[in-house]
Amino acid sequence: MSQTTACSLDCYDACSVEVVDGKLKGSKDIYTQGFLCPHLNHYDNHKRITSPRFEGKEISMDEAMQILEEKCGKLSTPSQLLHYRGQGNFGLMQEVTDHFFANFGATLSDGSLCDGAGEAGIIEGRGHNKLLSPEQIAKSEVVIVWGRNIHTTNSHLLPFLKDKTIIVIDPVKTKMAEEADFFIQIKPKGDLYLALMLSRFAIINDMVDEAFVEEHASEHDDFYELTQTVRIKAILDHIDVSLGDVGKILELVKDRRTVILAGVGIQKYRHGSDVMRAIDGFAALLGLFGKEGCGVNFLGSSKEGIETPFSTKAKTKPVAKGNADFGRFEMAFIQGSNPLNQMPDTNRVKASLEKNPCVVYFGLYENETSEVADLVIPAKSFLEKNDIRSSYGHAGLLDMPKIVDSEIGISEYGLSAHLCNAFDIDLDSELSYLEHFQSFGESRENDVVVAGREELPYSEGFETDEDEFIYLDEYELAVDDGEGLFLLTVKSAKSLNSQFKREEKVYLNSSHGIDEGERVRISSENGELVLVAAVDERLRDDCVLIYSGTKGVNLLTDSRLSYEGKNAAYQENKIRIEKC
Ligand SMILES: Nc1nc2c(c(=O)[nH]1)N[C@H]1C(S)=C(S)[C@@H](COP(=O)(O)OP(=O)(O)OC[C@H]3O[C@@H](n4cnc5c(=O)[nH]c(N)nc54)[C@H](O)[C@@H]3O)O[C@H]1N2
Ligand SMILES: Nc1nc2c(c(=O)[nH]1)N[C@H]1C(S)=C(S)[C@@H](COP(=O)(O)OP(=O)(O)OC[C@H]3O[C@@H](n4cnc5c(=O)[nH]c(N)nc54)[C@H](O)[C@@H]3O)O[C@H]1N2
Ligand code: SF4
Ligand SMILES: [Mo]
Repeated sequence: MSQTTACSLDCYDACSVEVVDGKLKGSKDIYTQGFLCPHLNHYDNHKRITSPRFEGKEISMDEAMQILEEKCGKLSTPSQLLHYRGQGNFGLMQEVTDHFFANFGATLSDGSLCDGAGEAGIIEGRGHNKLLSPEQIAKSEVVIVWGRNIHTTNSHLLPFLKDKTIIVIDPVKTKMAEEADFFIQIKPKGDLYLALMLSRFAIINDMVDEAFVEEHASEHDDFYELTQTVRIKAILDHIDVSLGDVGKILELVKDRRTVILAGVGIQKYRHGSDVMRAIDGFAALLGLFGKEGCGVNFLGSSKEGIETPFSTKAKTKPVAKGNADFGRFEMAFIQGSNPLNQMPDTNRVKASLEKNPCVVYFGLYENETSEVADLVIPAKSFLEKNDIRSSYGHAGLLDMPKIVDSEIGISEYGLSAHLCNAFDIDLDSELSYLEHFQSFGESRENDVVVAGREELPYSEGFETDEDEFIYLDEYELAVDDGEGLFLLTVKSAKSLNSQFKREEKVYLNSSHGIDEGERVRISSENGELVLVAAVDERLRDDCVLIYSGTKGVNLLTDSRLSYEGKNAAYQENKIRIEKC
């Protein structure tokens, strides 16, 4: 017998999954195309947390719920409880816990560890973050892959990119870069300048779509002035791009249907929103919005067109996910997240968790955070509970019905129902919430998508205050002459953030005189760690790469958030390396 669900993981692809005799297979719909990635192909190999525990001792789920209830009841005031929720499971029902915590009076978390800076830039320029679908991407002739590693993080998009002219802009020679028609191995953090330079020469070379800008993006003269503040030769030398490279990109995109696929790599910086806006500005000049086979695709807003049924407005100001101070609270409830590895500034996070007298971890796997938690509550996996999901990579709305009965864990709804009951907070039935979410779906021939999304985003223009595209009008970015190497922390094919098989090495090219297998001490102003070296000629001389999810990687990063979007800024810290 075959049943259909969807992968719950935080991933562009949001695959539709057939469960056949207990085995997981990719559905043959247009997005999933019959294959899954290693995470789901080996899903059962990963050891789960099977029992709750309190202060190191195994307990029953009933006892765990009782302790949780008691701890909530004993707080000096409910706002002394911090609810820190990550994206370990992308199901829409995961937010049901926010409903309990907000109504209870707890403090919620906001901001992002992920795409918040880029999204803030998109919203400033375009008004809303609307997703350009894979179907539209397939209609393009030229694709610029800008700070995104498609083969690793978004492999179901590859079939949509067949036979296109591919341009890659990345400090790492990714697999896509190897196969690309043109590759710029840019210096990290150089993208804002490159986008301004492309815009300037697009204007000089008469490539502006006059009809489009007149109607939808009229302030381009001011944007041109901004691009003129950049000293051409000095800046191009600085970011390791030649005037010929700029000319080549413009030549490749001229009069062709062009899509820009921007990834989180461009915006892991404090000025990340400006980078996104400058790239959008370049696209606006070329008139790429609202046209067949054209546009800029970043991580779309997965909730576009879906209203939440939960009441999640808390009375207290939320705390940013990127620099939350757990030590300020009497209790922390951590759900679907591993902040002790994934938040920046691990030493600070560790100290702040140590100060918190009651850390609760609600998740599937043991990790750095579960190790220090006072109360550990196992969750049910996506196969063991009812949910539904949307995606930041395509328009699908995918049901995730319960498929497996299991004694292990509790669902987010189950846990919230217990707490709502204990504290007299209204909660509707699980089915009514699921039906609420389903009501935003629209059936197509072989799948269900979120209803009402524009097939061609921004074809009706931009919903900003001025009803047009707002160009970047100033930026703050000093030329980075600081000493040390750039630290790139990118996604690994083996893990999904810190879930599954985690990487353990530091990758660097041979120019550093460090051999394969040697132990290397890596330090920043923030902290240090020791890892074994892997020599990797895909990297520039000035970069070192440690995959996201590697133990200790965020000892090197700091807690300063992006200027816009309350995002963690993982690539601001220069590092040093030495053999040890
Ligand atoms: N296998 C796998 N898939 C995943 C994930 C995972 O952990 N594993 N995580 C999921 C999540 S949460 C997310 S947010 C997405 C993210 O998916 P992507 O957007 O692809 O994210 P990254 O791998 O972090 O970075 C992408 C690229 O940016 C480049 N880069 C780094 N710094 C710069 C820079 O300054 N300029 C430019 N131009 N490029 C730069 C890196 O070298 C890398 O090739 O992937 C999702 N998919
Ligand atoms: N240095 C550096 N750090 C980074 C990044 C980077 O590029 N560089 N990337 C950042 C990005 S893009 C992101 S999105 C964040 C991700 O960071 P987190 O959101 O912390 O993600 P994970 O590390 O995967 O932790 C997810 C946890 O969710 C739990 N989980 C899985 N399914 C369920 C479920 O159904 N219910 C419950 N209750 N729990 C579940 C698992 O036990 C797992 O430990 O990390 C960020 N950290
Ligand atoms: S992690 Fe991504 S690619 Fe892998 S099965 Fe899930 S949605 Fe598909
Ligand atoms: Mo992410």
